[in-house]
Amino acid sequence: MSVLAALLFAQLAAFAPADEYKLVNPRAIELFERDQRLMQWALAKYDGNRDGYLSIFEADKAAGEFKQIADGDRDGHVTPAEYRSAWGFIVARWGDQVASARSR
Ligand SMILES: [Ca+2]
Ligand SMILES: [Ca+2]
Repeated sequence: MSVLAALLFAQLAAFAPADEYKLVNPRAIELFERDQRLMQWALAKYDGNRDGYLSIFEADKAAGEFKQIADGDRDGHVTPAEYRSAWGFIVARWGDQVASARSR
């Protein structure tokens, strides 16, 4: 194996973990793009690399937690009522923190 091929192979291997992470919901980002309050919450908790943007991987994890919070009866679905109640919980619990993070 040439040095170049070895380097290339090492790089591919380094990228492998991200490729192996399976997105639960590749469109999770849309949930946060629709709602600035949820976006602020997701950024505060899940912006892992602190670049100020939610990647699809970060959004996927945030959406997973949102669903856990929202799905009160654990039937696997989030009804509009469950969504509203989770939204209220997050804004009440995280609103101040999010507001202070923004003014910093
Ligand atoms: Ca990010
Ligand atoms: Ca439910």
